[in-house]
Amino acid sequence: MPNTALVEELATTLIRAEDERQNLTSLADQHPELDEELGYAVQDRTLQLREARGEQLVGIKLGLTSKAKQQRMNVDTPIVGWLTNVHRITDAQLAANDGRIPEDLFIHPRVEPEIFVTLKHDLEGADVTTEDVRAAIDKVYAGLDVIDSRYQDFRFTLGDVVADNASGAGFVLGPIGLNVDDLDLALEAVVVEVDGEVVDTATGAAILGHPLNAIAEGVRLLARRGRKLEAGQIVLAGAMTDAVATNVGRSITFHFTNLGSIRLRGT
Ligand code: OOG
Repeated sequence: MPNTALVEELATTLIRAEDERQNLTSLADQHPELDEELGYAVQDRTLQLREARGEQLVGIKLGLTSKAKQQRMNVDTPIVGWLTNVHRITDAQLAANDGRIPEDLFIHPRVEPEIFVTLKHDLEGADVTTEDVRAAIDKVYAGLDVIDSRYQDFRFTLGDVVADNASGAGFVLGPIGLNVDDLDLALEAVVVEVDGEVVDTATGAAILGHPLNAIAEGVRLLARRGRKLEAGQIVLAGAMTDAVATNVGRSITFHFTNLGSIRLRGT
């Protein structure tokens, strides 16, 4: 059983860091027992604290599902984090902010191109298959995941980043929802442009070979904690490329093959 007092202390520390937009140093440095399992206990407690203040669970995000991200962050296992309604950045919010993500909500945000899916059926169990995932999908979208580690310079251990809700901070849903059977998701490509220059490209195969594999992995990670995905929820399948810092002044566009484009304006 995880140490309840420590879980409470770490959950409160992380929520406060997020609310006050202040950096922390690695919590695992001070608490070596902060491993993946304890990290998930902290993450679950932060979700309870969020729900207690009125936020509603809307889905999950996967993290570290691509080699690019695993190598960059020095963590070699996929992880999951919770998403609530406050993580959703709507088109209206973007428009009201001149097409930029509201930077004052974050510490040092970075954005990542992803495949998102919405679910029409529940998904659960350690033995879930990619075909089960396919059958549960309502629509597939392009997506932009805003990550904002609560740790200085995004420096963290696996336990740290799990406790910190997989650096989850926000997400923008792309413009077009398609049926999963009308796309080859392994071949769906993204071109990442910063100020009009191509800085990265990838296809869905970058995500554990196929985005549906990543989602199945997310369901398995939830099953270990006795949790499941529910119809109506959204799943962010994990970054296809390395993240892009959203420093003021940079126009960032993610162009997908069939799923449309998502653009953040610079100044
Ligand atoms: C961890 C979260 C990474 C992804 O999609 O790989 C992530 C981080 O890099 O801060 O969201």
